[in-house]
Amino acid sequence: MVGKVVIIEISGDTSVKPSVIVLKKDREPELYEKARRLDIGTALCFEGEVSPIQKSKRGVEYIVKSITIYSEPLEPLPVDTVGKVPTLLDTRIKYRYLLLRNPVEKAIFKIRAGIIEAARKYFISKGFIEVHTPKIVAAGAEGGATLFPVKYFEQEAYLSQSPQLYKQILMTGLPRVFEITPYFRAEKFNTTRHLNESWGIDAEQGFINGVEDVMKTLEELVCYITDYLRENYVEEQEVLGIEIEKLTPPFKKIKFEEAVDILRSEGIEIPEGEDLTDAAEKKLGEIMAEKGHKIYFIIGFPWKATGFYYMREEDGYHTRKFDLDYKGLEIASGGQREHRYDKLIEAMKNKGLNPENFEFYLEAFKYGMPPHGGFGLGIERLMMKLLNLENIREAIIFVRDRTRIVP
Ligand code: AMO
Repeated sequence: MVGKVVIIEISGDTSVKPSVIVLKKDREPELYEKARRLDIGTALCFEGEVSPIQKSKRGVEYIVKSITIYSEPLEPLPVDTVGKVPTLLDTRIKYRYLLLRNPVEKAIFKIRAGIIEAARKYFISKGFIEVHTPKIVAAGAEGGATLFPVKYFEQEAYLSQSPQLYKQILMTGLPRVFEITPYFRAEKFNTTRHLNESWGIDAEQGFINGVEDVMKTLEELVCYITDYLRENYVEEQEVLGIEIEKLTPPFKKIKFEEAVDILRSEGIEIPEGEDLTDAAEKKLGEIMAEKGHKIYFIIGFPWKATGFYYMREEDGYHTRKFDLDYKGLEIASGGQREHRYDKLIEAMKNKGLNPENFEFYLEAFKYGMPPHGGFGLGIERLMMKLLNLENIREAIIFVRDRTRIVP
């Protein structure tokens, strides 16, 4: 309240910025009295017109004809939705549903929806079909240690870590699919870049000529998403004080071994045949950025550091697995798969897996499986880098991590 004027910011759903209603005692005395008594957090609707005078820097000002109150808060709000008082991350997560009334929080999640919207548009334009694969599964694709067990009647089942096995099976009938899907991973550690329930944009394509075809799809997808956001999410970027950068294909490709050499020359230890640690990835990001590459593929991962389903090169050491790293963070991984039945059985045995547990998957490889490949792009990881978020928990409305299963 300022003198004989009441100013109320109303969070709506059309714009991330609030509507600002200005009520003057001498201009609209009744509404002024009504508005004066409103508590922060009241659910209301107003009718009015855009004011010819626009003084607020925060949103569009309105002159109001009527206000209808739907629900008043029973208690003062536990967080400052206006954003004048900074809120700790813990509290932000707990009361995200309330903080979505704040322009910053709203902008983050509108952009999240924009990423998914853009991905769908891209895939549909390229003839990919959207599919849904089961989230209760009998076998995992990404290693037993990160499977969440589920009691499924008389059987043991798991929450799906990845649509990997199913999207591959589908190559026999739908050689271009995509899925926007949760990944459930029982990773015990608590980091700023891992969730136990995260979301991915997964794709698989058949009749490929090589892994390059898959990288091209991923590259195009990421560029399409960033272009789409740059064009259609201008206000959201403004509220967040960022400008999503334009990415242009082709992205730089660096061999896994080159990355290892660069890192070793910086004194970072990388044991033979092991994947890069988060710290090593980060360092590589800094080195690559100095060379002008913020986004780049790491290609040719060693067999020892990959899942069983990636195609091995003739030398037996390298595979056709790649990662896509953006500003020092892995945002996606993928590759060409092993589509030859015998080689796939051999690969499973080599990784210590029992082919009998994967019979439903292996069977599909008996009936004319085309060469294929695909990838999984982490939505929250991509958001972290596009929006400069420090913690992955800022990129998902309801967080599932080591300690959180509510709200
Ligand atoms: P990967 O395990 O690398 O590959 O996962 C793909 C991408 O998903 C994101 N991601 C995560 N984000 C947050 N928290 C997690 N715990 C988490 N785990 C994964 C990352 C990662 O790059 N089946 C393969 C993909 C494929 O080959 O098609 C897979 O799941 O951004």
